Amino acid sequence: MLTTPSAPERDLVAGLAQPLRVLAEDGTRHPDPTLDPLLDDVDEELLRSLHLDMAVIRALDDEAVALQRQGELGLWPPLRGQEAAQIGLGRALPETDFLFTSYRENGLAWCRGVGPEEMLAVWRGTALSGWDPFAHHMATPQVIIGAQTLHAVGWAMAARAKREDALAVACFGDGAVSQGDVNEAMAFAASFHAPVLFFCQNNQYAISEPVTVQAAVPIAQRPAGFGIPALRVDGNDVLAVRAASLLAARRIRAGEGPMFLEAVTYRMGPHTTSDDPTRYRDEAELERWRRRCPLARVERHLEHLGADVEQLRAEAQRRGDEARTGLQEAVTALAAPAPESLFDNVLTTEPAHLRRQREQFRAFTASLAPEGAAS
Ligand SMILES: Cc1ncc(C[n+]2csc(CCOP(=O)(O)OP(=O)(O)O)c2C)c(N)n1
Repeated sequence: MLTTPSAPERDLVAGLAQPLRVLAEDGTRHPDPTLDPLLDDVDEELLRSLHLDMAVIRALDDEAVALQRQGELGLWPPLRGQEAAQIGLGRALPETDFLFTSYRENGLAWCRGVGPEEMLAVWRGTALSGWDPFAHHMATPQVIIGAQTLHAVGWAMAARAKREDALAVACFGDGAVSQGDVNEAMAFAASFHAPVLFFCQNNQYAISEPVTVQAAVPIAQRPAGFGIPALRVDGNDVLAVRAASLLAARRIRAGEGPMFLEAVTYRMGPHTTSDDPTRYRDEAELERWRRRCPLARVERHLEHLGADVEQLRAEAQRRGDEARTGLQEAVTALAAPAPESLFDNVLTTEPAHLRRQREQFRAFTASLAPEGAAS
């Protein structure tokens, strides 16, 4: 039987006054009654591996920006600053949970084993869609803001109908919360107790629009209106994001319906490589967030624990370089597809009108061939 959440709003949201955090900026560990029970397994080894994952996705992201600047990619949406949010979530969930993301979640794609050639193809314009969603349990990037939340809820309903244990995760930004799709998805998920995690990376800007313009109260307060419980966590604290994701997934898997996480973070770079953030935000703000760097925070914590941080940095450099080389090699290996392949995979069976268009396109390209050239 479906139950209707009846808890008062204040019981549905945690972290409103101050986002939940267990690792302070200086690397000291602080207790948190909500998250601590999910942190029992944290040891030096786990901290090192979380750090290395964050270092690798930062290197990968930096390289993709460089490739765009060299003209190798048409566009790239950088994730710098959001490493803890993406690795914290990515490392908390089994691979059978299905991710529905927008374009900035390349760190999650990396966690799901998406290869560099699959990650770059769309941004180089050599494919309409980068990878096989079922091979990676991750849908390809959605550019229509918030649309993936509806796909996630649909997938979650199907998973439940098939009595699968998996949940769907819908990842989106602060700007997306103003979209109708996201609100419809939350209303539907709450009404039918869909096993879905709504994961909002609040990186403070929707292109140039600061979050304060569209949200007078913390974003995590909105799902309460739908009866969806929410946690607001420090999105630059990888331990907090991981623990909150584990908590949410456990609750959803237990059949308690959807849950919402707001990871409060910051996009350090431009919205995409086409954007100039100096036109809408100032250096002082950027500097404040530089001090909250998710990687430095884990390093400082490991230092407090007496770990060999120099060795860790060297390892991070080595793995980062490997990721960079992978991207460089992948980009040059991506071949331009035959123009006609535009018509492939549009629909599962080709209807007459599409076949006609394909023939017309073929005739048109043949008409462009120089006189006397073989067709
Ligand atoms: C439905 C729709 N409206 C507008 C756009 C143009 N657009 C692209 S990115 C963006 C801002 C998105 O901001 P946010 O949801 O916070 O995600 P972020 O890019 O910061 O990760 C907008 C408005 C779009 N892609 N889709």
